[in-house]
Amino acid sequence: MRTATDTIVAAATPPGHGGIGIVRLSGPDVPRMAKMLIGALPAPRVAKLSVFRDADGVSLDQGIALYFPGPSSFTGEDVLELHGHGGPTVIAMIVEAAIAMGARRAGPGEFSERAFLNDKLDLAQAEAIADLIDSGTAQAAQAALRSLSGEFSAAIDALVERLTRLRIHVEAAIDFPEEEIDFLADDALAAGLDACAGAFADLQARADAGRVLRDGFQVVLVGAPNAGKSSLMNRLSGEETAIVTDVAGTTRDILRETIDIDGLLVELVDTAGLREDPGVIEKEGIRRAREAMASADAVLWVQDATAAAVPAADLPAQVPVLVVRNKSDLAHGETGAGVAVSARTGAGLGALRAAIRELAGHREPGAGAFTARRRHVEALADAARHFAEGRRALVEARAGELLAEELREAQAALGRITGAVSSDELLGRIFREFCIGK
Ligand SMILES: Nc1nc2c(ncn2[C@@H]2O[C@H](COP(=O)(O)OP(=O)(O)OP(=O)(O)O)[C@@H](O)[C@H]2O)c(=O)[nH]1
Ligand SMILES: [Mg+2]
Repeated sequence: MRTATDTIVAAATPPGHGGIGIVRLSGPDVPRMAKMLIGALPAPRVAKLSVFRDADGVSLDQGIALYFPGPSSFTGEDVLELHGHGGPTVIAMIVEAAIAMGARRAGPGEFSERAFLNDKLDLAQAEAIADLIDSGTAQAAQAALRSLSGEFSAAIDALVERLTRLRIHVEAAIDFPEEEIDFLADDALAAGLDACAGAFADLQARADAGRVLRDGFQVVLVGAPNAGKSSLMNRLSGEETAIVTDVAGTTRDILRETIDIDGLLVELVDTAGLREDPGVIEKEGIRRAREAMASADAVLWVQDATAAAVPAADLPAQVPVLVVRNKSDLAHGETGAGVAVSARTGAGLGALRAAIRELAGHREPGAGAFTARRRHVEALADAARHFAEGRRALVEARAGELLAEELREAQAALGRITGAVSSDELLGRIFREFCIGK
């Protein structure tokens, strides 16, 4: 079990050769280990040229030592950084020396985890560190930095604050029924509910844009066997990723290919054709296709324009669907809903790309986006659903208790994003703001 009573050590720079290699230690034993490693504890936050030694006093390297006493450090604990020469062997020797002095090799993300446990970062910020490091585009990096600097968390906190005020308002009214409050005639409540609804919409849009920056806009191609899904994916990506044959049921597994549509990262997902009575392997493929659809940002329902139109049955209700009529090179003059394309000749592909861009909602890539993960987007959606539910209960049934309950659920969902749910805290606030004993 990880406890913050031990001292951890790890290389902070990537493996390989470089000008500088940094070894970082964090924990209560840092002052003692610093004395052993470099002879004395350096003054806080002052770079000190030092010789790094092992427990037997053998010198390993020389470089700069930096000491950050807790709580004013990244982890909130005492932290020592040794900036030595960037070779894998010398870095490993310094790490081993610290371990010999009683430090433990840090697990993945453990410095950030300690920062979270010591309230230096909330969960969304800790996740943003990983996203910033992993960001594949400048826009994704900017979104991650926005979240890391606390903008996303602050927006969540501001929304939680609004919900808290609403709850205090509603619960006070419920607790003093003799004052007989008509919730529907309560302008302050109505205004508060409107403001929250607006804040939810704004946050969801920005988090969703951030998630697309990070993961790409996921488009799943589905349809009957032989409609040309695999051909279309190959044509859009310019790769021959998927096998194409005239045998129905060629694709059995999920295939992915990422493309760039005017700066929008799009992940195309090819799936097994949907049909009744498939074979065993195909059946599993169809199950996977349905699973991919359920978590998609959009579905392309691919039809063979020369065949009778197959109704787009069984598609998940919440995912937008675009009908694509493929094989337009064979279909003479036939028209119908959706976009007509030919995976064979490339006709209509410009219109299809534009339509996918349209589905992604004209997102200005990156503008105001927060880096966000699926879990954030889902928690936000969960919170928004509870909020909408509570609002409906109030309007339709004048049920203030139900509103209060749904607001509580919404807060809990938002608290999962930053990792800061506490109902005691809320009770304390209610108590302070209202003189119950009057
Ligand atoms: N003429 C014409 N033929 C096409 C077009 N697109 C695909 N085909 C042909 O249609 C057949 C099926 O294509 P696939 O891409 O394998 O179809 P699929 O939807 O992936 O099929 P499954 O994987 O079996 O579900 C192949 O013989 C393709 O060459 C098109 O636009 N025009
Ligand atoms: Mg296929």
